[in-house]
Amino acid sequence: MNNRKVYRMIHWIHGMLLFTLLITGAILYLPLLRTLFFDFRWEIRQYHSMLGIFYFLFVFTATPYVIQYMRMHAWKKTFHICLHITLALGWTASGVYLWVNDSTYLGIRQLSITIHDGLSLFIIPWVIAHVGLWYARKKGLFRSGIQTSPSRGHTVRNWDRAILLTRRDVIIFFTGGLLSLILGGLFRWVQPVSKTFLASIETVKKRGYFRIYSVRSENPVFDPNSWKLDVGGLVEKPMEFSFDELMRLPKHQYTYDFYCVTGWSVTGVKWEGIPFLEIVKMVNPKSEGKYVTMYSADRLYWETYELSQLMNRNVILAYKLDGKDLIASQGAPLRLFHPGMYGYKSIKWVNRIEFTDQRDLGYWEEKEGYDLNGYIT
Ligand SMILES: Nc1nc2c(c(=O)[nH]1)N[C@H]1C(S)=C(S)[C@@H](COP(=O)(O)O)O[C@H]1N2
Ligand SMILES: [Mo]
Repeated sequence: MNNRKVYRMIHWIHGMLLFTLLITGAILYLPLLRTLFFDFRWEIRQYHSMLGIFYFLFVFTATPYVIQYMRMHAWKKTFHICLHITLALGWTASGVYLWVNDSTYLGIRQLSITIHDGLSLFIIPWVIAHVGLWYARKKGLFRSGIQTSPSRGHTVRNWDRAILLTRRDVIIFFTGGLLSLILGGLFRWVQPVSKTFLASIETVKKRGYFRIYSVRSENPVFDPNSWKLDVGGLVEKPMEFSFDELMRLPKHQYTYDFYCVTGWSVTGVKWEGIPFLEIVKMVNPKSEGKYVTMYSADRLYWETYELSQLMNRNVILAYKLDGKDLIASQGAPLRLFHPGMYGYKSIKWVNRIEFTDQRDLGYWEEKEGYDLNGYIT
């Protein structure tokens, strides 16, 4: 096989791998797609990770050819190749950490997911432009325009040159890659760089953001006039609260981080709500009522707890987040927040609470074998 063929093959395999990774990545990232495919999300995640590793090995193996190719092609190509190598390294480094999914260093995990998302968002406009130009050229829209020409000073004999990786190559790769990231971002992804936009990037970088996970695509509608919280089961005094009645109960506010078991987190969230123990005091559970099941108005999700796990002032039925009323997608009007447990225990749209004498599995515990207590380790 001559080198020209090898280059073309590398280009195609790279493109296909990248494309598949972007598609599977989008399924894991976009709320709508995630809901659509939620039964397969761990499989997709696993497939995405394996493919990612393969992608890295591929880029790594192809590097000598890429360097050889770069040596005889114009800067325009060098620019794109450096960009891709840098992206591949960034994706792999952050992706491996997410794949391991270790929660020992949540800060590193948070940084990894930010990098992983950021680099991916970066490449989307590039891919669109790349494929668009290829298609337009194929259709002959640029007949008079761009033509690839061999760069100055190199002759065809160079095709057969030995494959060598010099220090100069490595330097070109990294400085080139970084420059490409900056320039590429500026040229290929013209963003309205307003102060508010930059500020929002800053806070997202620092804090993370809520990714809105829901097993159902429509949010339950909250009507303050008809909405009720129903508390019953093994209690002395079953009760029903309207939203106004709830708002008259003692409230509690504090700041704490939120962690989803799939990897993302939001730091320093201001929570406000009613300590669960206030409700417990009012309904007075019977001695057999040692467990609690909470149900969601989405009529799909539920979660279970030991009553003793909920008897801390910081376990709240939250109605405000960062000083604002919960929005529909985040569980309006009421969601649980337990500071010691992963996000899946933070059931949204809570509208029914039942005290029981035995404990069932919750939604994800049943579907995916998540840990019953979901303690953040
Ligand atoms: N009713 C309901 N509550 C839910 C979920 C859900 O799908 N339905 N997802 C859980 C998971 S896995 C997480 S990480 C958090 C996400 O909260 P957010 O959607 O506000 O970001 O909600 C939890 N509560
Ligand atoms: Mo989650």
